[in-house]
Amino acid sequence: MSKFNKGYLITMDDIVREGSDILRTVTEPVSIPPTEEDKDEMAAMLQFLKNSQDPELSKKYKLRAGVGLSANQIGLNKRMFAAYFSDDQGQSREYALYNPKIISHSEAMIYLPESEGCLSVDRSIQGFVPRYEKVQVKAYDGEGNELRLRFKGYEAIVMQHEMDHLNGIMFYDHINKEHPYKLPTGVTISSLY
Ligand code: K3U
Ligand code: NI
Repeated sequence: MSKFNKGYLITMDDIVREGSDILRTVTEPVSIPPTEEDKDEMAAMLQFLKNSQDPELSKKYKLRAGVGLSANQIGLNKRMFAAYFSDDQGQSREYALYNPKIISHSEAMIYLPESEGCLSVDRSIQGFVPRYEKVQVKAYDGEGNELRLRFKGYEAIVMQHEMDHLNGIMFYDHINKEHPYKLPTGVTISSLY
């Protein structure tokens, strides 16, 4: 039993920071349909993201803004993550994905010109993080229904960042060590903005 039961309010104290083994762990699939415990933990993760993007609540609870949170970032060895962001049209989108997997992706790649950030990393890291421009994700929802979702641009970056967490990969692992702003050759790659 974890502490993240119904109504638990996740704060920055619950976020595991780099250096912890759980962030380098390939997480374990959850049962499908997910258990009530899995769903309560997911609900707390999604609520954290919403609170972190609310100016009043983020100030009150001293939260860093996040658009995605994977279970191992709160210390759980489970293959699931939550995401909450605005899409191209400014519409709020929320995802609670269990056992997500990228099943196909574009050849073309993109990167965020300002690099990426991570709630588990308390330092600024410079460099380009190449990501696929488009990804197709297979996952399950809280009722155990299979989902097939397509993402492009910023949304695709968020999905890949979170999927990486579930595979024990940090965003800076993708940055060229000698030349942080060097991009892969032989592929089409463009800045997102
Ligand atoms: O990208 C972030 C953001 C926050 C509020 C509004 C707009 C953008 C914050 S960094 C973030 O959300 C990480 C969260 C992490 F580390 F816990 F997974 C995920 C991320 C998504 C996309 C690009 C970079 C980082
Ligand atoms: Ni992260």
